[in-house]
Amino acid sequence: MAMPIAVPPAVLTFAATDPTGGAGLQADVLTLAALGCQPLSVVTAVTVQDTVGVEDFTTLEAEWVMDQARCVLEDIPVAAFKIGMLGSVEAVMAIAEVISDYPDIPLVLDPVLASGRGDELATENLIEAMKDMLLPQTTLITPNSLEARRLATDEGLDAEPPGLEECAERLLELGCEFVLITGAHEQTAQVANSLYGPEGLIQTLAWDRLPGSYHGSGCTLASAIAAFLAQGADLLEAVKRGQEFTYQALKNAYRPGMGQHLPDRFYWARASDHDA
Ligand code: PXL
Repeated sequence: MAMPIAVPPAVLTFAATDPTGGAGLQADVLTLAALGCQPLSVVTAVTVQDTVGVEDFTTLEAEWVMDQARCVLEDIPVAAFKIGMLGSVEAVMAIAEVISDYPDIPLVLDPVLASGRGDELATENLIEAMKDMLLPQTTLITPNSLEARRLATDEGLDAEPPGLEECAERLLELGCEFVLITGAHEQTAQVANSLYGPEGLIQTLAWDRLPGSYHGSGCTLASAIAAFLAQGADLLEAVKRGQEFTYQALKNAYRPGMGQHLPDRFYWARASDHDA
């Protein structure tokens, strides 16, 4: 009798669609598949965009978000959750309720606030809802430095934005277990990403700054870390391997249109082409 084929670990992503395939739900699915996971996906919103920027988006009703998740979760056991663009406060509430039934499953939260061009993808109310309802359930949050400052700054109290270490401390106080702040937006020669945990800074990894402007790097990073967690890596290992994978995908990025470069999550499958 033939041996049954092993089932890859399933990762459920909550995200908005991106027709370019560069960011959002498509980025998550490509990354999870490239790393040998079964990508389960719940659509939170639908965007109209190209590689230059986001033109518009519409959100799905919270009930639809909840039903998509519940239906697939009752069928397939998941090994990790990943959350990207949320769309609405109601979607945040629905997702917070669903994932609260799975407290032992690691959750990677990519707090999507704006597109690379700066198009707003989250309102202040949505940010507050994310902080109140999702951060306490989060294993790892992966803001870039701009998002970290926006999430952690108290407009009433801070005359200027806090330093990144202070931002990390404040995010940890909101209840997530670990914070990875990425440094591509800082004016530094190298890109330095810093991981913080309950005892403060755990490690900083620095990468050579790549020349392009990339669409979907944050989605790729958060999904890759979720994939490695789903495969049983511990947090530090998953973060290291997720960063290495993302760096390689960005190094092999291509420019299919008139805007940003898209990461190649299947660079390894095309390695012989690149070498030729
Ligand atoms: O990269 C963040 C992001 C996530 N999700 C969607 C997006 C973007 C950036 O444009 O459009 C749908």
